[in-house]
Amino acid sequence: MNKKIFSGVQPTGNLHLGNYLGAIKNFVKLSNDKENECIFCVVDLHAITTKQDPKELRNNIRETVATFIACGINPEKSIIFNQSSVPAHSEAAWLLSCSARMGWLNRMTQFKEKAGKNKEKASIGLFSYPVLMAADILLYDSTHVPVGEDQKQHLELCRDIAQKFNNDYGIDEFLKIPEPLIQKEFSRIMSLKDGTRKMSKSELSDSSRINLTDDKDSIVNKIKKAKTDTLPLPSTIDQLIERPEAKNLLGIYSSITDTTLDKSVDEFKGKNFSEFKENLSQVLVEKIDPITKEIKRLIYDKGFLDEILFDGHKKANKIASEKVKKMHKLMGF
Ligand code: AQP
Repeated sequence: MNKKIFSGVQPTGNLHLGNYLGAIKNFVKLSNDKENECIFCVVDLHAITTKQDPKELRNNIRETVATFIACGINPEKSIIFNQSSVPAHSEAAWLLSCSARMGWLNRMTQFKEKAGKNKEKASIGLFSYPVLMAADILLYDSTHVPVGEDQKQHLELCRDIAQKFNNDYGIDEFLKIPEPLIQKEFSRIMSLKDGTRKMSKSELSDSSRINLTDDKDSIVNKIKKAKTDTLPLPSTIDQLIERPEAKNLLGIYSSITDTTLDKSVDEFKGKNFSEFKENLSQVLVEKIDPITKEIKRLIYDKGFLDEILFDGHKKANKIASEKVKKMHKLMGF
């Protein structure tokens, strides 16, 4: 069976190594398989669940497209578009929100984390974000959704919403139930400053993450300053328990070099962190620097990036507006 792949990235700036290793690297692999039809969405409607500067948002949308291309997604083979250019996303989100249940959304840990103690002051959009995400996925009859581990719960919710909508309107498989594609290893890259927290764009400290626009010197400096512990590197994976920073850095090394954690542990067993960090910086620079240079080159070619978005918009709009029309018919409109 051909896979229909859908995934999205928020244009909130500072795309980082976690986005690359947890999601975009996998997008590239999937998009290179001729059997797959891939749609990659710049989810700008999701971005505004937290306050955005309109001018910066516009630039960040283009930068996200540039990042997709610089990482290796071919816009001639995959659809790349921005969510707000296809009105069906907002409309389907409303239609699905009438099948989604408050109790389900109340269980979403990302909302709890992002809203923190200010739950009452959080936007309704931040709360209902997973319903919009379900609309994104379901409009395209997506069969597989590659995401980082942090999005697993939202994807389970998407499946529940699809099932409930199908039951509500008495049609099996009208909305296709998608499967998550989550990498078994290194699906959650952690902060360089705290191995128990996710590497994140919104983290205030820039040194907590490697941005995909960081130059060589910044990468080397950030790795040099990355938090570690006082022990030498372990000789078995089991010894990584309760050493979150060592585990994260070895995980990053393994993911970048396409090897297993086992092999990386074996390569550096007993060594000190400074020697390991030199190796880690080197492989990171080798991988990330060409991407950085390409993003910086592409970002000046606004016409090229806008053309890709417009072309993607036409293709996505056709598929999504037809699906919404079918939803209308089913719902009695
Ligand atoms: N640290 C991470 N490790 C692995 N995967 C990650 N992803 C994000 N952070 C990590 C994956 O990247 C894809 C795009 O994410 P997003 O931009 O849509 O939003 P996010 O998950 O909310 O990313 P951030 O960096 O954590 O942003 P903020 O700080 O704004 O909340 C997703 O597939 C995600 O799983």
